[in-house]
Amino acid sequence: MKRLFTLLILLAMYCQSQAQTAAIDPSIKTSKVVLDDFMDQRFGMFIHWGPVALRGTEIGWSRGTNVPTNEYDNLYKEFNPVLFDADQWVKTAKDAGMKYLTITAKHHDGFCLWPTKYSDYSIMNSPYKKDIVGELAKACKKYNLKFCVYFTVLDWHDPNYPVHLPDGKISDPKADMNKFVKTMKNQLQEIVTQYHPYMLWFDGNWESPWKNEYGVEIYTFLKKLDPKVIINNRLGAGQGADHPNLSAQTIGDYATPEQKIGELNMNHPWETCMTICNQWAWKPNDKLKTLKECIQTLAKTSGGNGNLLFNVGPMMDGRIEQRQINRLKEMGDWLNTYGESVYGTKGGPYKPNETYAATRKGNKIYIHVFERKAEELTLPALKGVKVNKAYLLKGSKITHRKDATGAITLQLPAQLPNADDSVIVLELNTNAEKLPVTI
Ligand code: H79
Repeated sequence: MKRLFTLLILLAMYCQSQAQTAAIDPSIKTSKVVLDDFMDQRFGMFIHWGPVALRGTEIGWSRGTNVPTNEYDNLYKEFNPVLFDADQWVKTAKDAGMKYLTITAKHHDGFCLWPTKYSDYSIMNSPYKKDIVGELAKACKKYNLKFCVYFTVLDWHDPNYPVHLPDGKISDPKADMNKFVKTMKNQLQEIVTQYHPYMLWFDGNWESPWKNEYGVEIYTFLKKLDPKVIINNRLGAGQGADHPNLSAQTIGDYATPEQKIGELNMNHPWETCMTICNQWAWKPNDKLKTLKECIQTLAKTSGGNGNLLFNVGPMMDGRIEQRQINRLKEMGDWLNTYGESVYGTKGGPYKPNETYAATRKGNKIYIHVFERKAEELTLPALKGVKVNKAYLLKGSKITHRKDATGAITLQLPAQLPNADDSVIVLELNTNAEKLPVTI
């Protein structure tokens, strides 16, 4: 019993020491003003790209699985995307209504899309030799999109990183994590000082070599280079990507649910990352999401008070597939009409469901109606709230009533103006942003 007690005390002391060594100085954490600005953007483009496009397999886990390691590691020698045009990519994002863009400067396969001094495994040693990251940064500036960079903390290609295959089973005794982290810092310094990213999107923090200490070191290092740079939550070792209880201890600024819509959260910023097809990197004839799925995904993320980082995987020749460009343009067309109900709004007060999602700004609630299930749509009561006016966004008046329980019933038009998401505005007698969340 006594021994168990001592053990528990020792464990508690150990945990505390861990928490102390692996904590970020709260004064350097990204400010609320900066994060609020980020969350106002609501919609961004994720781009997964590299020599793997020559095989059409996944960038995250096909090295050493679908494609033999030696073959994979030599693909860059024939990576020559002569039709790459940064302006075209950025215009595609802009026409989709996207406000920021995140490029995979380095994915788990270790290939660098910018001319780094700290590795030979980069675009400069491909036949193409152009700075893809730099060209995108420049084009984003030109078209007024926020430029962001994806950088994974694992690198199966680097001899200093102990794991070399996706299964993570073998640890290389010749590896040296201290050297690896040093290289990472050097490369991040190149990225931050040359391209001035608005946000950095880390990944790969689940593998055993990664430690919280490194995460704190990197976060602190980056904040010295640029106090405003936004950093996602994948810098803490094994720190879950979904809505963690973000706190002073969290190594990062916002949550990153992957391939699923995050849950409504009014307290902590979050961003869903999701692919427009199934694969992150380009895959021939990959299944493209329907416009309905695309628009409703955006509406549900906004409705949950989150952002959507929507991914395309460009082809080996440097172009984004035309059918993906078309789909994105259709989203942009929808946003041209309904953007007011997305950008700069908050999610809620209703939690998104399969029939509708809600966003709000000032005294307005925007109800995103996905489906006309009946002639009327009844919304749960909002305590102490009066609806002064209801109308279709950019459209005609909607008849509404409140019953004895306070439930709000809207009379839907015979046909909704938009097949995927029609927005009904409720003008309230009060500030909608202050209402508590209801079901
Ligand atoms: O960059 C994108 C992915 O490549 C990266 N994160 C996003 C943003 C990512 N890397 N790894 N993972 C996500 C999780 C990997 C899950 C896997 Fe699997 C389990 C890979 C192999 C086993 C799921 C199941 C995918 C293939 C089988």
